[in-house]
Amino acid sequence: MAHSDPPADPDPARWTVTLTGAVADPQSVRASDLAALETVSAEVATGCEGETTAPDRWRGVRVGTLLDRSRPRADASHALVSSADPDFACGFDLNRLRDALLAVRLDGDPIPTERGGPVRLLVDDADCWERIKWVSRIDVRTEPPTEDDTARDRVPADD
Ligand SMILES: Nc1nc2c(c(=O)[nH]1)N[C@H]1C(S)=C(S)[C@@H](COP(=O)(O)O)O[C@H]1N2
Ligand SMILES: [Mo]
Repeated sequence: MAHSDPPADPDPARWTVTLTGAVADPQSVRASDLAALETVSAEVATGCEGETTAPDRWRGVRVGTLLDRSRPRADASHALVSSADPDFACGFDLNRLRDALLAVRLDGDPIPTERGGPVRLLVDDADCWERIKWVSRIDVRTEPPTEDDTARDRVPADD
């Protein structure tokens, strides 16, 4: 799957995650402010398909905590999560996404850029490409995002 080049020198004080789409209260949250919300930790491995890697200890905010602040519409059912790497996005069922972690720390430190910092999505039982690095946007939808929206389908399978 895709292994994109990281953005140059992302600054957590300026980096924002934008919640938009089918929500009553669209908003942008600074990466440096995410850590001030209620954080939880999770052990998640990020290896590519078929690869066995040791789990890492991530800390961050449940996506559901952020979603609640933006007040999704009653008919919201899905979301498209996008990366600052403009070609990279994945669609999710909203309930599954609620349980995922928007991580801002790895082993107690800011997440290194090559591991997806300042903000990375960690999903349990996920396909490797769903653990999106450099998360910049959560677009809440009332329909499932199309296959075309998902990076998996835009990149050569063996890349
Ligand atoms: N933005 C973005 N996130 C991404 C990717 C990417 O190319 N761009 N590649 C995915 C894939 S296919 C894998 S296997 C993992 C690799 O994560 P790691 O470098 O932390 O092991 O990142 C995932 N997240
Ligand atoms: Mo992957």
